[in-house]
Amino acid sequence: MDLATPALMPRKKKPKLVHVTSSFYRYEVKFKGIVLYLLERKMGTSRRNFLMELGRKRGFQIENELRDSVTHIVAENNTGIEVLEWLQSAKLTMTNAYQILDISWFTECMGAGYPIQVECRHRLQVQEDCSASFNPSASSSCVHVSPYACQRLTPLQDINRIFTDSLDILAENYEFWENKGPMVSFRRSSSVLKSLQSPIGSINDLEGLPLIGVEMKYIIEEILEEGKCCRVLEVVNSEHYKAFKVFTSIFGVGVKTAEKWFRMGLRTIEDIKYRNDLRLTSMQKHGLLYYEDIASYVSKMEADAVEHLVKNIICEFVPDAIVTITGGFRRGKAVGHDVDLLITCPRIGVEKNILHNTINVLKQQGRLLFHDIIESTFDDTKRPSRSVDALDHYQKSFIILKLLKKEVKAENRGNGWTKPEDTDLRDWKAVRVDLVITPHEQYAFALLGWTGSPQFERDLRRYATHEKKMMLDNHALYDKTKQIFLRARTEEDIFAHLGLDYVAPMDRNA
Ligand code: DCT
Ligand code: MG
Repeated sequence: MDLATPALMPRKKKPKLVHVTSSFYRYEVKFKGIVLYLLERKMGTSRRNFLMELGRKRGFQIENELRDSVTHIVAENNTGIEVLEWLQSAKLTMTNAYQILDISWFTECMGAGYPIQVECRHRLQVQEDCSASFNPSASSSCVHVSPYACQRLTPLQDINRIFTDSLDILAENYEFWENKGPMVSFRRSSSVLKSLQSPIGSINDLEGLPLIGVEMKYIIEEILEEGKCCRVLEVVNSEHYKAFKVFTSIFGVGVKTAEKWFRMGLRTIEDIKYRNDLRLTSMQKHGLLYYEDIASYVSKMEADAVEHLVKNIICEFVPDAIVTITGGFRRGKAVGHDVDLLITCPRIGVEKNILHNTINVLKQQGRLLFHDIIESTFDDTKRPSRSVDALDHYQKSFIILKLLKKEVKAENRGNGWTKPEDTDLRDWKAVRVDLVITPHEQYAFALLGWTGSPQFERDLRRYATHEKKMMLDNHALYDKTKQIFLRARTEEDIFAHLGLDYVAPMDRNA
């Protein structure tokens, strides 16, 4: 299959080129009698160029200028009336008959590989023989899927993993290049596919699904046809992606640091370990020191052992403290990269001393390989954050904990130990743990926020902002219309305030 941009272009099948003039080449026109024109208005120049290239490679004749020969005008996000008005204002009157169609017709043609029959739902409103206005959800075969992850159920089992893994890799690659727009688009489209209850067997199965753009469809189609996607293979084999993958897996290293190291010519974990002119933070030094342990992931049994250990320590001085495992483990995952523990106490203010006391005990027990305490910066006069990716203001500690092998077995009587046996004869493993302290009245918000998945959280906040005129973060929910904070004792209360059906943690793996 062929792709649209040089980065997308696989090497094996080259589209046939036809020499037209001495100054440029065009693709062979396969479908005679059909001449397309894509309206730039609201579509944008770069998207229009991308789509024109895509269509031409597929054998469609697509004109740059609107001419009499055009038979199909394709518009995006325009009504038929708007298109007509634009044609009139631009003094582009055509003598021949033409149809004004929505972009959905074009994308379906790209999926099918030939010009599909124009149906009523493809036509924009001005067509006399078809009075119904364009409605993207009118497609008969599609089940309604919400564009918000918080209105979908996403269990852990992902039957479309062959596609979502590829989309996630491309999203991650965009993140490494700090290209936020496409990163978000790819994450969202992958998240939509993760919620599907049946496997995608043909490109037509994507019909009516939100947030799956032409680019994603193309990738999915290639995987359907070839079992793999050239562009994804190119990414995973690229020096840039491989180096960033390694660097950002070091505790304390983000994209900015990875970028700096990459520009210095560093590529592997050894390059970092044996360079002594890098000014590493204490967190990064410890991340490197325990790299193999931390990279070997945490099992559910190890996470349970950590929870048990922390609970025992805290309950010694605050018997009514509540310690809850959150993050991926609360969503049912069997492994994670860390253990996220949320801690509170129903008695007002008692939670304030828990973190320092716990850290002291862990220190005395010789279990703290590293810790960093962040004090609370919460200000109750402020409204929730506008940013969907904003960090919260809770008091917390990022820890590397020494977990003894015998504690995992004693706790679970099973074999949950995931440390690679061959590295050395240690009877312990370094595990990443986040302790987060929350006042009891904010506990439900913290629990919802720290349970994730990150994509689910982003969509909850977007939903609150765009659909409800509310602001949600890990501390509070604010109703902008009524100008009040909405209280919540449980996660169910928050969903109810937002007018959403409750989604259980197991179904938040968006
Ligand atoms: N979170 C948050 N604020 C942060 C960090 C995380 O609100 N500063 C949320 C987003 C998801 C959740 O907390 C847990 O974060 P991670 O541990 O990064 O995600 P995870 O789903 O638990 O992933 P993993 O299983 O790999 O640990
Ligand atoms: Mg986690």
